[in-house]
Amino acid sequence: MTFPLVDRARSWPERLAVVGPEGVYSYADLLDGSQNAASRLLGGKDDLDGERICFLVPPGWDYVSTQWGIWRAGGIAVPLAVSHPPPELAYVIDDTEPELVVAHPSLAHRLDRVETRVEVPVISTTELLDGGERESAPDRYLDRGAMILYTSGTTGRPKGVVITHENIQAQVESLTGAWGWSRDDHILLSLPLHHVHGIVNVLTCALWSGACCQILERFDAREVWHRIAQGDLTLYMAVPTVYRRLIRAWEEATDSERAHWSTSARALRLMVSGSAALPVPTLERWEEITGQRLLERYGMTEIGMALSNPYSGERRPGHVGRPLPGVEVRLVDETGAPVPDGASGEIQVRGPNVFREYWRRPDETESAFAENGWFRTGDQAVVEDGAYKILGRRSVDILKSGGEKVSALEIEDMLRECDGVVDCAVVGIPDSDWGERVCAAVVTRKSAASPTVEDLRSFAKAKLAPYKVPRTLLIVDDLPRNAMGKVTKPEVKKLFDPGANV
Ligand code: MLC
Ligand code: AMP
Repeated sequence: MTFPLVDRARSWPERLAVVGPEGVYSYADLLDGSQNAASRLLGGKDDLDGERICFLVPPGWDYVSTQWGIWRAGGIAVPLAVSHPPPELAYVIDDTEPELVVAHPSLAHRLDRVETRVEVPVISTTELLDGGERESAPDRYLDRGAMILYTSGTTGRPKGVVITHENIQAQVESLTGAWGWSRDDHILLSLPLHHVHGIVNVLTCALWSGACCQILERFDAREVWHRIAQGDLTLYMAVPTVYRRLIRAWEEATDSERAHWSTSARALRLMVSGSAALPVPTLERWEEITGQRLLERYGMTEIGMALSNPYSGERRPGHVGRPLPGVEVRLVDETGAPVPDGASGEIQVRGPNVFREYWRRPDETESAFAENGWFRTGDQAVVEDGAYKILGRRSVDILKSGGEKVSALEIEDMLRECDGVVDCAVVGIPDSDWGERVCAAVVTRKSAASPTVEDLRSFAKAKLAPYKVPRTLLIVDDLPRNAMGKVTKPEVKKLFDPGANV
């Protein structure tokens, strides 16, 4: 069996594939660069046969050719988040036990401070993309693991979600069909490349379609407006926090910039929002300034995208539409029985888009599925006049901040490791910029050496990804508890004044 993504690229070699910080590259360049990377990774073997390759590479050309190279060599690509501190990088490297870590020269120094259980060889992207003897690549792709992406859950540390090539293909075929992708599209990618949103919905849909993907190394609101104003783009996708930032940048711009930006944004054929609830005021303001009615959709790392407002037809604010092609969705009650029409229930999803397993966590994989392959999302929804409306999550311990999933329990465990911390509780407080703001109430030992708010923040920053660091930290005398002595999170939430940012 051949590799569909590569076969398709071969049919339009001269088309523009990537416009990145490093330059401009065609599909022929991508085939060549990824073949070099694959040969170097194989180093004489026939097939990496599911070996993991971690890579710490900023969004851009080097990222794309490294990712394709790993795939073409038969490996599982594990993107490391460029924003993560050393302990988070070490966690992923230890958990996936890769053969090799590929590092971009600008980030390689970060690995010096990463303490892993076993030493793993590191090579630079410069060396990787230089190539080696041309090797022939393996011929089985679809049923294999393609990538492992890390996501937080309600227990313990983040889990690795194993996504196969078949999953990616199903997700991409569904989205490219539903949203009318063609080779004439040109999309701007300003999302991180360790999540499905950036990797599948933007990058892989573009490259599958023979379209052009313009990549920013990091999000910057004025830069995104500048790219929109250049007039080449047909598509843009982002999380609600990003649209808020773009609205703010527009409001702070000069009159002539505003006029030019608004006219240019009107020319795009589609703008999509997802990964967190899109507040209706954000949708309305965006429409006022750009004429674009955002298409909101719902997804998850484990399933890709499941529900979407229509490309053509009414996009209803506060709703996420209907199941995407090829995706089955149902709502069930506490007992697992499908709910009657109009009642709320947990969203369960089934189809070729659904992930295979949590990496080396068979028990958690098993409990994530109900009977007959239905994946339990943990999200509650209701169907109103044919469109799904997300009501929230079943667990108070899962938060979403700026489109990033966060486990309150993981942060609590980490804070408890700080000297002088007696107890703590982490909650999500509604926030107009972040969706939810991560907030922590901490009880400290009563002594002169007990940690201050700043000490706690520094401690958290050294250990946790930026979006897990509580934006508001309160030192309290005690945590609210119920009669059984259990901390009551609704009461903890009341400790935080919605405007406070200590
Ligand atoms: C950064 N910070 C955050 C944060 N991101 N705080 C809370 N939540 C976040 N998500 C903090 C930094 O630590 C810093 O803190 C301050 O904000 C400014 O940092 P920054 O580097 O300037 O932020 P910025 O780069 O602008 O990042 C904001 C962002 C980014 C919204 C652009 O978070 C982002 O790209 N989010 C998208 C995530 C995503 O792709 N999710 C998809 C998951 S897949 P301080 O204290 O130093 O000021 C999925 C499935 C699906 O959900 O359905 O798609
Ligand atoms: P992740 O695990 O990072 O992939 O995040 C998936 C979660 O993001 C889902 O389980 C939802 O809780 C949330 N999510 C994604 N899209 C939406 C949306 N449009 N509205 C509300 N929540 C969303």
